[in-house]
Amino acid sequence: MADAMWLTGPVIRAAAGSHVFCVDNATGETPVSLRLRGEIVDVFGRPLVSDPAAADVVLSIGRTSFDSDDAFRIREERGGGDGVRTFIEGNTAAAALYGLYAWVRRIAAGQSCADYESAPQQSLRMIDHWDQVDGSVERGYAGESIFFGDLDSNEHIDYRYFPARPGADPFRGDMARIEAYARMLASVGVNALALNNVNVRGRAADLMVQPLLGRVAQIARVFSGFGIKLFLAINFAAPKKLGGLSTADPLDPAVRAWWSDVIDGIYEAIPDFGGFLVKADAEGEPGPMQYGRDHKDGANMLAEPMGRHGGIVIWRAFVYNCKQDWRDRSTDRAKAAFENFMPLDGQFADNVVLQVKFGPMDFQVREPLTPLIGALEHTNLMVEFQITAEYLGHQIDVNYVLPQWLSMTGFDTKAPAELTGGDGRVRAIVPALSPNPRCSGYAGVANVGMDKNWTGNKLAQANLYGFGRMCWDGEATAESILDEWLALTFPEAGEAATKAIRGIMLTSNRTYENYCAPLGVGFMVVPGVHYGVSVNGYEYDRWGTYHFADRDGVGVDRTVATGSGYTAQYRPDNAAMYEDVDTTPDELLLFFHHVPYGHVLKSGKTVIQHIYDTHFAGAAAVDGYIEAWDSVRGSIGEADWANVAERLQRQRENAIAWRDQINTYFYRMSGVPDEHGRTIYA
Ligand code: GCW
Repeated sequence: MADAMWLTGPVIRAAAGSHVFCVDNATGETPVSLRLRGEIVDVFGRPLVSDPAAADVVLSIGRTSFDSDDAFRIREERGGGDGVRTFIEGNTAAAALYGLYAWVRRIAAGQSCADYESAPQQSLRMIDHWDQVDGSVERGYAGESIFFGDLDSNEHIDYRYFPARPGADPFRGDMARIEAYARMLASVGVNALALNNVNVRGRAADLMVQPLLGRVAQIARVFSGFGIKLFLAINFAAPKKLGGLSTADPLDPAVRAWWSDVIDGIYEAIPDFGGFLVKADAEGEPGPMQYGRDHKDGANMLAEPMGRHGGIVIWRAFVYNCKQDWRDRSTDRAKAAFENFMPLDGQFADNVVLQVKFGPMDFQVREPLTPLIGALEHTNLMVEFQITAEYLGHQIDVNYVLPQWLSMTGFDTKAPAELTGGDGRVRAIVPALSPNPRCSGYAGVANVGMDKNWTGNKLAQANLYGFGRMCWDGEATAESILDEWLALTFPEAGEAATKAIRGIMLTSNRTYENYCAPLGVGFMVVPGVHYGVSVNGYEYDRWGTYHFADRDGVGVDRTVATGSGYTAQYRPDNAAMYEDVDTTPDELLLFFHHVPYGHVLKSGKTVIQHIYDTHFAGAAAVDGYIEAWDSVRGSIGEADWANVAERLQRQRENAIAWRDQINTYFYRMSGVPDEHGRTIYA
């Protein structure tokens, strides 16, 4: 059995001794025949009590004044003597469940439960799985899919070359693991999940019809018990591939009728189905543009029948020219999402959501916020994050990514106050600027697999935990979220060890950035794999990801004055900030500007000296982590300790490779020696 994540034995013990009673005020049943009931039994390891007088925790459903279906209140009432009774109240069973988890979390963290209420900041709190039906996971670093495949070995598979097994049942069928996963997700408020990869290959296109749909429905029922709606990623060409039609043109009546039938069939099998997630006209996936139509035509065509059942269509904005010629300096990939979708603002149906990656490129260790967020005024919006660490160290290198995500959700888009009500930060405008706020929120690409600890590196669990918490409580800090996770995950670690782990994790995102591509320029990774250094791996390739280093300088000129003009896509204040080299933040300098190596940063260092210093510092920090981790030994479970210890050794090799290749490359380019005379392999 896999290790539970943060809902571990000690956490359950923290709430032990409590007797839980549940009442649904709508039906008056006691205890309610609640689909979540099985879960409540799980948390405490025993059934609900049937006598309210015997309960010290009472879940009460459906008698609050909250507008939100998800909000809950926890309050304590003192009886005679020492007795304290806790009431957890919400409008729905899911809300009561969220409250129950919050109660456990607060007990574990030593926080008061006397009077606490909470509502989620984001409506859709979604996990996207990039799982393939063959059991592999695109960009997965924690073993095979928990949903599909049943292959004997647990080795990483290259998804592009791994053959589908024709005819075999693609489902793994490990329902216990799926239930454990659903419980963990619900405990941090996740309420939506896409089962399969947005690159819909082979039999994955068949998931939406019988017979595979029946198996999908079994999984949907498990998630539904935890308040999580299931979504499927679909292939836009399915009417041809599956339906035998001659076209997938979204305006063709036969195509529309076909989708409508398919969607009716899904709702017959899964009455609370969430909807579709669509990657169309992107990186070779089929889409409406092949038929001279646009994204709005494609999305709205699906949204109509979906809307009849209360479902939604999530349409991805990750659309760009992936066959660029590196010689062509007029095309800038960073501009693509805005160029493709801004003209369609206001034209999508009420139940269509545009899912936009937070950065304009692709989940790099440092990117500005995409200008599309804050520009759209009439389109439902979801921001996409990548929990799986594609460009962030593959869950080999420690990388607690909340500091980066929160800097994105806290970024002020400068969208005008008359539209936003005065708060232009991403976390506020996602619901505020979405015409139908129920169809807005955050999505995170999953980082779990069949590995015993779910995430490959135990510490990578914190990113999944943190994603859920960030969706719910937008003002929580990277520190507070980490402290919660540490208290739930290593409750017996003791002060010194907790401090050591905390120190590693809180600095890990910056450390990783320090030894990777400098100052926001991005990529420089091994092509395809995206782990490890390859300075010019993408420099002469078709993906639009260039650094333009020469003997004089480095960086991408995205200014209006002399570059690609990308900066103009931002609202005026931000456009002006990024247009001017002097007001561009240091860490994004090379994203926006091409500067000489001698350019002086706000820190007072030259660019070249900054490159050397950060790369020496990044690699040295990993040595410090290894030492700190040694001091943790014996304070946490040995398996967890060994898991991270082994990965830190690999991280060390990775960091050294980055340090030396980057330093050598830029030394050879610039001819400028390190001020401190450290070893650079000239
Ligand atoms: O950056 C790319 C990843 C692909 C991914 C794509 C996307 C699912 O390398 O693996 O495909 O982004 O987000 O669609």
